[in-house]
Amino acid sequence: MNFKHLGAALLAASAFTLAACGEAEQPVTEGEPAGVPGMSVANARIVLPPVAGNPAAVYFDLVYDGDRGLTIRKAEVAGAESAMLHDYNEHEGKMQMMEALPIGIKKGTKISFAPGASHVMVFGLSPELKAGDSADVTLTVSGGGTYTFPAEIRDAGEER
Ligand SMILES: [Cu+2]
Repeated sequence: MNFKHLGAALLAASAFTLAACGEAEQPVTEGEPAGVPGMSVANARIVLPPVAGNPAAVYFDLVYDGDRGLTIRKAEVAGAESAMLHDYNEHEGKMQMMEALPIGIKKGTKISFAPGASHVMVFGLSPELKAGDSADVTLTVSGGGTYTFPAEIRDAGEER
């Protein structure tokens, strides 16, 4: 076989592999957790702290269109030691960050997790994760369902 034919054969082989991968993504395995029906997240980003070692923050826009009323109880971030749902509350006349109460969601709920509002605080984020990478964020709701989405990592100075 000369090189020209070998190239064509490789191309055909890789096209076949791609097709096989595409097909493999189609079927949903029964019995696997179905995520949280009706939940979707957009614009997810993890903003690194200005000072290394301080906590990072996750911001995102959440839309819930499921039929069941739920509460968001927990957040986890891959590559971090721990994460916590945070909110701002007034305490002795000052706005302070503290652990959020479970966040209720029902059909039609839209919540912007944003600077100055609810967010996920991330502790001990792996130093291997740099701006431009992404890390998976997992929300756990009442009943134990989980919803995982990727969040883009941004430097402190970038747009939040
Ligand atoms: Cu916080």
